[in-house]
Amino acid sequence: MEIDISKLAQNAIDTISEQIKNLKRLNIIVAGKTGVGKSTLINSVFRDNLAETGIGKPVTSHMRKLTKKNVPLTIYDTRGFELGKDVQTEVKNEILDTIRKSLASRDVNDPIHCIWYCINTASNRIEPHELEWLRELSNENQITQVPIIIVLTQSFSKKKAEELKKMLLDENLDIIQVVPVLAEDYEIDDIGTIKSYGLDTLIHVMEEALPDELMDTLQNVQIASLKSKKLKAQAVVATASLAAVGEGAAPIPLTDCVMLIPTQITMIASITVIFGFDVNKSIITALLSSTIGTGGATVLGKTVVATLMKLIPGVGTIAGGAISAGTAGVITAALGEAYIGVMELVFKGEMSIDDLSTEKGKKTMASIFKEKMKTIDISAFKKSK
Ligand SMILES: Nc1nc2c(ncn2[C@@H]2O[C@H](COP(=O)(O)OP(=O)(O)O)[C@@H](O)[C@H]2O)c(=O)[nH]1
Ligand SMILES: [Mg+2]
Repeated sequence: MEIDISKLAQNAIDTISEQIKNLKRLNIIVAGKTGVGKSTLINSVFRDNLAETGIGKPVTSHMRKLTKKNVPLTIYDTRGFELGKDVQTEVKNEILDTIRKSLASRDVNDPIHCIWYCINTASNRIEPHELEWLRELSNENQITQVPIIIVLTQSFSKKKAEELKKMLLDENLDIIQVVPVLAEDYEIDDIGTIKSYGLDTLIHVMEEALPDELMDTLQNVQIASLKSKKLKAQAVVATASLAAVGEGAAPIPLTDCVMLIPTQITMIASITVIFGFDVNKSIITALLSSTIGTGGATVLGKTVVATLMKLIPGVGTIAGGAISAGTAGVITAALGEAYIGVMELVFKGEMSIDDLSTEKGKKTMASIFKEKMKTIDISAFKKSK
């Protein structure tokens, strides 16, 4: 049985769209004085330069909504915090009001999930009224219980940031964490550059704070932690490989290999959503043809599987014209790992997303795939009886 790769790729693209459509929107309020580094932070943590799309849409006197097409994220950016006590009280009431309204909404995409309150580590020490404001906000948030994270921005002095963090934690505010960050590298004349740091920690704190149903969205929109994306993607591959083992447990005749394919398509789609890249059909076609298609236009036909099996040490030939559980597991895991491998290269800027459908991209995918086929331990997928 032979399957058209172009049709499979279309199937994958449709699955990706479906999964993206099903992502719940993540909604975050970002507050703090003008100039502390809110916009810089937002653009460093999330994809697509959300904070550079203009001024956003006003939702209250001091809050604007930042959104971008195809990004399941809303940032409520607050302004005017530095204008004095009266405005600060207004800002606080607007934040609490927005939260209450969002929680009362029937739309599952409306609720505010988190507040980031930004304090500039580099500026002078935190003023008593700012602490008082935070205390009032967290007190009034007792009912709504939206997690508050204090982000210490522009923390190029790690020592100063740690002191400030300790001081804030000692205040016993109802907040979940204080996270020092340097969103962008910081250059000091004649001394050198301080590398950005802390954004991955902010992502980890978010992973702890947000409900499970928002984990896929968080990975899709964040660009601050490759490690988080990879861990999530590897979990997807592990699940898919085990599912393939289950499906191959019979063992299944080669003519029925088509049974395995939905598992692998779903896996590819999930990894794409986690990385948040705009992947098109030609990229998926390149991936499938250079790996499980072994260069041809069809996939998992008899000869293809025979070729693939030669790559797995100790498997060699097809026993009785059937694909074993272990083989199905290894092929699935290798395909998933190869795809994660190229997504990682794109994330690091070592390859562009368009490179993936070129000869160079295909070669890279094929070589990672072959390597994984050789090194993944097939015994991990042996049926346990
Ligand atoms: N090097 C560096 N500059 C920063 C950082 N965060 C903020 N800035 C600078 O501080 C200024 C104010 O930042 P901005 O993000 O516009 O603050 P906002 O008013 O809170 O949105 C800008 O000139 C930024 O370039 C950072 O992490 N590293
Ligand atoms: Mg700004």
